[in-house]
Amino acid sequence: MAIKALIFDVDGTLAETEEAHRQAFNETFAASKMDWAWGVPMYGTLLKTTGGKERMQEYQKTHRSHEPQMDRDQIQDLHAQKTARYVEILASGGLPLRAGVADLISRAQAAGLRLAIATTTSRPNVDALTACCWGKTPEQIFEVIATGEHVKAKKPAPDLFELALKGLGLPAAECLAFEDSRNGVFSATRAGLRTIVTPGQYTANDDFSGAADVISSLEGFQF
Ligand code: XBP
Ligand code: MG
Repeated sequence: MAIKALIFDVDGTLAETEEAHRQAFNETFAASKMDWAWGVPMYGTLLKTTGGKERMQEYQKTHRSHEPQMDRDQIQDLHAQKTARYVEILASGGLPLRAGVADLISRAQAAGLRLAIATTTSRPNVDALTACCWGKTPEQIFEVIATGEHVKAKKPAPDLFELALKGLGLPAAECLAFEDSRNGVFSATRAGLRTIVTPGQYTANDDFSGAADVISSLEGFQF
């Protein structure tokens, strides 16, 4: 079947954003006088848990179980502070799109393909990314924007890609998904989507079984 829409993951796929997320988490912990600080190796492990709130919950449970555990509201509040910091970090500029992404989006638009996002991250972070990298709102580029707040089950569950397909009103067979992580491949393929993977700085060693293709970048990608 001819491809009518492209559905993109955000973090690690459109841009290498996770170092900015990690910086936002660490700045938030420091500002809250917590002795939490996530180095690259620890963050790489924690990234197996999708969702920043879920990630902090997992960390306190597995690495800080001896401490008083924060409740949902405290986690929610800390995450809101982290999101505000992440938005500031991106607004300070300098984060590039991954190789080939801008050109692929332009070629897809010129070819009349429809564009969507299916991301675990929070909506303000998508606004910050499209502002930073395109100088536009997400709606000026993507017709459908499915973010973590809109689903109960985050990746690797299929919910986010299913929500994007629902918004497009297209069958999975007429769409193509782009991801960077094992959790993302599970999510997209469980939604019935052929999935193209461009491994990122934190996912290079992931098992991408089930992906239609694994390529180093989207430069010159032919849909
Ligand atoms: C990646 C994630 C997100 C980000 C942090 O999302 O799992 O949790 O790491 O963003 P994706 P939040 O690869 O699906 O774009 O703190 O807003 O969750
Ligand atoms: Mg990702």
